[in-house]
Amino acid sequence: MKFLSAATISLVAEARSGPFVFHGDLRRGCAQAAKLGFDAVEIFPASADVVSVIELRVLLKRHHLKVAAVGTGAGWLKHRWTLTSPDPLIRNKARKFIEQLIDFAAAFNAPAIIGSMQGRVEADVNRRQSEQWLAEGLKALGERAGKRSVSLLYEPLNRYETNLFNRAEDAAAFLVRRKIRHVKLLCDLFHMNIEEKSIPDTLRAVARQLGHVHFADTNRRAIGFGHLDVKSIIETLREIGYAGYLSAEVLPLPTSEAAARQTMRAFRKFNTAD
Ligand code: LER
Ligand code: MN
Repeated sequence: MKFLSAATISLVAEARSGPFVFHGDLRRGCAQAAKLGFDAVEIFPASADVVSVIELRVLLKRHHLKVAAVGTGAGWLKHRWTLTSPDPLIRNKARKFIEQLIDFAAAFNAPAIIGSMQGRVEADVNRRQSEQWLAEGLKALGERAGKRSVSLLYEPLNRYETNLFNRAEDAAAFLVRRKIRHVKLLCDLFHMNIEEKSIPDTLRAVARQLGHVHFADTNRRAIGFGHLDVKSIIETLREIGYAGYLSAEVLPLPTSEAAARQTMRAFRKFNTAD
């Protein structure tokens, strides 16, 4: 079983210091990702209309790249919209923003990601209510993705970013309990390192729902630049039959190119067929 490699490209000015390999230039990001041997790019756009579907198709074809996934977090970073805001107008804006990105991603047969757009249990809102809003949002957005024959990815985040679901097993149980369809889990190794007792045990427990992996080391640098036990994680992913992307959502340190090269070095080391 082989995994697929992806590099992140952010097109959001507000995310300049965020964990993305390439920043600010889609053409250059695609060219560099292709040159270094990545299978795909994961795009983090400011909105669905900043990238032309036709132009991106041409770019991907030229570089033999696929779209691994499309992030929606700009709705939070730029506008402070979330699916769990107590304000119904804001929840609605969040949903519309994500809908457009689901449609954009589906044009490339790729899933959209709900990370920061999930929001949090805000002050003066009870947890049951927040979970209800999250379930309603994920359910409707999942149905939209399903109609377009793609899934939607839900990403548990560490405690400093949300108080909704920090651990993958809790998120997985929530999706089942609420009968949310077409939504898979995105397991980000950086968040998991903070929250999980054991990353391999957790990956085994959520295997059926695993749809995407953010491939980052403990310090959110490229895999190999921190102290993650990568070998045991890769062995587990192989054991559970994961055949999706390992997508580098990492800080561009010491440079974008060095982070991308290190990711590919680690990827090749572990991505053997046997
Ligand atoms: C998004 O993929 C993520 O991991 C969050 O930490 C957003 O910053
Ligand atoms: Mn992530």
